[in-house]
Amino acid sequence: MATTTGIPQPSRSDRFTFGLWTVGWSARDTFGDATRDPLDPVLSVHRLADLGAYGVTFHDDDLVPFGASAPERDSIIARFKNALDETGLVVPMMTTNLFTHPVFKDGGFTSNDRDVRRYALRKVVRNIDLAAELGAKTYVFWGGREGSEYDGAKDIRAALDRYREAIDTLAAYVVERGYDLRFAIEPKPNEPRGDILLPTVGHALAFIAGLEHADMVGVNPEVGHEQMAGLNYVHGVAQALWAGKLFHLDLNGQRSIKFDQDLVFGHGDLANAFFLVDLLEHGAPGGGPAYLGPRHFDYKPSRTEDADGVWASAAANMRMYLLLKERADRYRADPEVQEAMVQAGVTTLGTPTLAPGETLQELLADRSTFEDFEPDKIGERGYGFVSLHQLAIEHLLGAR
Ligand SMILES: [Mn+2]
Repeated sequence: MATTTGIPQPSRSDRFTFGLWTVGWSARDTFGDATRDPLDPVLSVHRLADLGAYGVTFHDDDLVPFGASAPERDSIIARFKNALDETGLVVPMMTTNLFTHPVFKDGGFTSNDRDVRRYALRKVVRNIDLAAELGAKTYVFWGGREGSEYDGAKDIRAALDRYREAIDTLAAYVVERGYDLRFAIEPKPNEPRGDILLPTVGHALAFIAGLEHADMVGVNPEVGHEQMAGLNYVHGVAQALWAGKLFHLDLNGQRSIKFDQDLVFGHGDLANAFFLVDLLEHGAPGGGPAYLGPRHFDYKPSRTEDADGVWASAAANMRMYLLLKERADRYRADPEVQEAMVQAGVTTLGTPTLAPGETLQELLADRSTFEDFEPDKIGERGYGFVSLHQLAIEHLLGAR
């Protein structure tokens, strides 16, 4: 749906979701004080609903301040549920803050202090119960403090044992309670710890394969977190899809290897954002969306922005996604692009290298594959990848 200005407007069916900690960030950073007042989560729910969002997500402490009494917690949750009812917003994902309080300075699940690890499990279980109550389908684990600065200070193999123990224990709890909830591990290479455990999508996928309830654990890749490690986010998401493990995702913007910028989606590597949207919207085998879950924004309104700027930046995330989707739709529908994809061989990579039923013995007997194969001649082929990419960029720039 487009307005007269040509800027697409978000609606509930786009399934855009925001963390309460995104718009609610008061912009305190390592070098400076907060530049904005804290936001009431109920206000955020109403403002996001007005902007066309579908849902909100949160850490336990984003809604209920750390250390609140049980009656305080009950009344905050009741007021929040009322806001959800009034707006129709849903809570598709929840997560735990195991990083802000000093008790977690050496981690939650992998702290060297066993008492901290036991406390962390309790904190997560309490919030998983709330997640089930609110109808969340995904529970995210971002282990920002699970890591180290000093190689001699952390036994990494023991830490991974404890990480696995925690996820196995919590997954068994979800199964026992019959909750309709899946886990998603969110990788990040560093910040706040010098080095964080499960730093990339690949590390997380390998870890998940060894879990007791591996079937209910996937990944929650974030744009900036992969790009901070110099990795290609589209590749990471594609491998997660290939593994059947893209349970959720965090969209934002990042400009190369530096601190976690959490810019608006598409305000970092724009071409990579374009191909990400193309993958999500058109990447299913045979075409169509490859991912049906919420389009979740985990960004931060920059420290320079005032209250109005917070909501303008929230809207910008959704606009960027919809603009890129519109561009990707046109790219896919363009006959010149389709022809260029054929020229580039993009479409034939899906054909198995061996024919149906063909054995390796038969390949060995096929002289055309070796004895009569002409590598010099075949090696002369030009793939036309640059022309194909130029078409993509021309679509991205609205020139086509
Ligand atoms: Mn981030």
